[in-house]
Amino acid sequence: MNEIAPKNVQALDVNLEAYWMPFSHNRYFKRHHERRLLASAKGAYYTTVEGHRLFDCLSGLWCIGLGHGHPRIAAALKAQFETMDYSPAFQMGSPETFRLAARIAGMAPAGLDHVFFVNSGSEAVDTALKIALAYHRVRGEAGRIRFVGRERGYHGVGFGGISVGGMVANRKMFPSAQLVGVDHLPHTQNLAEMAFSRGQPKWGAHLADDLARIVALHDASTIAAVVVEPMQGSAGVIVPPVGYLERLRELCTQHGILLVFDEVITGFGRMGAAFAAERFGVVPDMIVFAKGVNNGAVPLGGVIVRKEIYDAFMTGPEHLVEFFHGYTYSGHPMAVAAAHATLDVLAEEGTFARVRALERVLEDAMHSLKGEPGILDIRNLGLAAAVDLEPIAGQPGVRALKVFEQGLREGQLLRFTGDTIAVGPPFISTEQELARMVDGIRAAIRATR
Ligand code: PXG
Ligand code: PLP
Repeated sequence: MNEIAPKNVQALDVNLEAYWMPFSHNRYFKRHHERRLLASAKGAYYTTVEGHRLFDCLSGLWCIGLGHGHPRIAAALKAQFETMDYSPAFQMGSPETFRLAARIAGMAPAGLDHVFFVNSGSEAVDTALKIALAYHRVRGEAGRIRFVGRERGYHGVGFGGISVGGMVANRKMFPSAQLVGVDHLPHTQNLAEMAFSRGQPKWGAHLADDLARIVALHDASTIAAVVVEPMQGSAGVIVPPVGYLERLRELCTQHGILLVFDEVITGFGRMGAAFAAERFGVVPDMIVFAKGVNNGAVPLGGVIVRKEIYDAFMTGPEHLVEFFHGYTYSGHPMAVAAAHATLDVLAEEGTFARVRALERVLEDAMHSLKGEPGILDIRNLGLAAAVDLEPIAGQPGVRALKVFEQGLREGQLLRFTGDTIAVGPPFISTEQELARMVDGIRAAIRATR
């Protein structure tokens, strides 16, 4: 399905050896790269070097909600490059970067109104951690040096991000290089209580009370911030239980602890709203974003902070730098231009409403997989969903890899991690495309049981 006869097949005249691929099985890939080298992309589809079309079930890596090669973004990038390709990030600025900060602040919940730009989710997370530490320090609470993350959380791969993150594979090589003083809340997935929940599980709000235990153990005066993904994306679409984020917010407010939402995946439409904070009605003190802000066109990330946080830094002589942090490419004009075009399209095309409508279609389709062989759980929220497969005995990860490879043969680029298959299709997907995608997953699961 979705497969076209190979045409214009490019002879693969490239040595694959030199490239050390990120988060990949390098040796396996270099031997089994059929249908895995992508030559072009348009809308919701890639074309492989062999000429096969693949439906982009994860919107790239959760970043191209508006589809590939959007003409508005293409035009904005061309115009920006011809006008000004780069401007120095420090002590200088382009009006468009200031305008973008104001626009993003305008989309964020009331009270979050200043934006710091970076180039990736990982940099954004590390920036938020630095802001939290420095904020408490400038206010005279330098003792607040601890962080609280969550099991299975993914906050990128910087040393700060892996410290508050909760993925053992990302952490275990680097024990000596992690931040000191990090505790982790329990993750919220409990199959006995919540398997096959549609949307937010009803069970599990009490798991947030673990924060009270951590506060009692260390004292609130030592804790700078709690960092969580409102919905855990990389771990396989783990949806917050009803009341869970509300409880975290309450406890943080009570104890003067900053609450940071890492919205790298959930921001800019994936949840059918500008931010998960809006969808859940829980307002954090900082929002970390990246990916969807400019449809993945040029690396861009950032941190949105409350006015009180920004204001706390704005002391001392006016001619001095207030916060010693930033990147060569912070607020890069090309990334900013792509973001303006993306935000224009999101607004003009009513994309968030479309996502909310497609959410119901995706939910019904994904949950129709219940009863297929060896499925342990199905979860969904917004335009994101995941299926946990029962692992092949003694071979963790192999079942999902087989489903992924069968998907490629059927014309689908799925995402697998462990024995979980995750999807986050483009916002421009049609109902028929979502139905076909889920039929493809069903066929792949049956073919590989
Ligand atoms: N925070 C969150 C919540 C993320 O999902 C990052 C930080 C790091 O962003 P950068 O831009 O540094 O990669 C992420 C990234 C997947 C997948 O398949 C998820 C991510 C990246 C690649 C694959 O779920 N999330
Ligand atoms: N390493 C060196 C030698 C540099 O000069 C710089 C920036 O000037 C960096 C690293 C940091 O690079 P970036 O600002 O792109 O993060």
